Amino acid sequence: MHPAGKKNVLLLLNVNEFELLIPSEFENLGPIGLLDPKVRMGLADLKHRLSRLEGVLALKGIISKAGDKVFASNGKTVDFAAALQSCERAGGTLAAPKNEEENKAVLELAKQYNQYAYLGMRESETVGQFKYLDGTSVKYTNWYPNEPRGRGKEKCVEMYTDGTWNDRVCTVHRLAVCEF
Ligand code: MAN
Ligand code: CA
Repeated sequence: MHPAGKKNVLLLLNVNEFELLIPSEFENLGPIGLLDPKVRMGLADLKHRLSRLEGVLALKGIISKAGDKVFASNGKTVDFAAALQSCERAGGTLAAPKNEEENKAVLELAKQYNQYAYLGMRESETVGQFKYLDGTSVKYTNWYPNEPRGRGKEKCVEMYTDGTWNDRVCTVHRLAVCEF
């Protein structure tokens, strides 16, 4: 094999293995992390620098976090289809809070931009039944009193700036809050 070609193949393998290591916690690190103290140090440094950056972004109200989820918005209000598109273009999807902690994290962004926000769920064919965008059934909810009451005419869901939810037509312009 040509020496240059061999070098390139090795470099590619290392990059792929390195990328696989980044999301892991230290105890889950694969053989490279265990064998090479320099790689371990590099990962510890990266982890420290990433958490520092996330702290700055959270302080500025640009992101909010809940568990492993990160929420962010471009601050723009658009219809549901455009909101979903902009989240997907950024490598995420529309925020779908699945517990109170996540709901609070989405609320932070709604309050930051002082706008009602679209959530990543829609009414199914069965009136009053809501599904996440992957088709699974919504479990955790935080409806405003007497909502949902759109009777199949309001197939999207907005979050008010107090964190409660309302079913709403999908054509109104609402904040696109994404989860990553
Ligand atoms: C009111 C309520 C809501 C409904 C909107 C639509 O706020 O009836 O349930 O979604 O109006 O404008
Ligand atoms: Ca409604």
